[in-house]
Amino acid sequence: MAAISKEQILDIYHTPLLDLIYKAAEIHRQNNDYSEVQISSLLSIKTGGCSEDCGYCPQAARYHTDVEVQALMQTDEVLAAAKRAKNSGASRLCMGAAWREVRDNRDFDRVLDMVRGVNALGMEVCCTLGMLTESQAQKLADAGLYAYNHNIDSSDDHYKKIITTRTYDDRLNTIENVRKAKVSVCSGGIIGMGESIEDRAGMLYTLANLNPQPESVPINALVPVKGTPMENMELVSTWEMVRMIATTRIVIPKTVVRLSAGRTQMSREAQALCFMAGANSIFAGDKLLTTPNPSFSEDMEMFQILGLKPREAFKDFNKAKPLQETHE
Ligand code: SAM
Ligand code: DTB
Ligand code: SF4
Repeated sequence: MAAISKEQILDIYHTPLLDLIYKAAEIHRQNNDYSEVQISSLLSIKTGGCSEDCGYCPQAARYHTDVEVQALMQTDEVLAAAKRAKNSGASRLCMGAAWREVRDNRDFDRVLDMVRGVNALGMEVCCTLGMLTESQAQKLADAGLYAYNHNIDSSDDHYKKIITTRTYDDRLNTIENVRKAKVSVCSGGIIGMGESIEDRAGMLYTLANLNPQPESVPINALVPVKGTPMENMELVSTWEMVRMIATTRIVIPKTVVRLSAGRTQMSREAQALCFMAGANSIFAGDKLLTTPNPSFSEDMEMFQILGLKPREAFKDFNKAKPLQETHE
């Protein structure tokens, strides 16, 4: 798809809702197998105590939340959790660490072991560990990392209002390092942080104009957590979530759009609309990183009702090359 402007994205976002869903569903069906949903399981391998000031995050050390700090897990514990997730139907495991950035130390060596171990189980391995240098990204790739999650979270403008300890360019730089290591890029953001519609379009503008576009785009609804600066934010409405998912699907047609945080706040009917509008991935398992999520069995029941099936691991393996070239 040719470069798209912020104005074009705003126009799409503001399309009358049913037209927007219809258009997104059409694009989804032309580009993807709409009956398949990727199931990714999240595991917090190092929890809390983070030095950053991300205003939404319960794991930032400076906010007083109920999150208990936990040092980096042992590799065998991680592999046991990975096996449980795989047996429940997950094809991808995403390991998250509350780090500002990766450091070249023994903890990183342990993460590399975890990546090798999970990969050997036949699961797609994803990590989200904060900022990475090019050589760290390469080491992760060599260990068998399939994807790296690094969200841009909002527009460049709004980012400055929610995080001051790093910049938008820092984020983009890590994404570039991940790309250079030929690891699949997972990058999206959060809605419901007091941003304007223009900010939402601005975030999608940045993602859609990455060249190549990200292979995976998580759309999170803010989970307001007590003790964070965003504890009193109003919950995102179904309609906003559906609009955001549909717009993402239209501007990044072949990506995996993940209906991420916030599903406990949504009815099944609302989630069904999101799948119709192009969502084709979820995080499953009763915990996200630190907050609750629907259980595997509840999600399987929903899949049954909607006629959806879990996607197998490594389906895109032969497409490890860039998803699509946009403007040269
Ligand atoms: N520390 C690493 C980083 O920031 O990249 C990885 C872990 S961090 C928790 C991963 C992502 O979780 C964030 O970029 C943000 O998009 C999402 N997240 C964190 N807290 C959230 C919340 N309360 N509601 C929704 N999404 C949240
Ligand atoms: C993403 O976009 N959402 C996930 C994952 N990537 C790492 C994290 C959601 C975290 C929600 C708050 C929590 O559970 O701590
Ligand atoms: Fe730390 Fe990541 Fe939370 Fe920011 S989002 S405070 S970097 S764990």
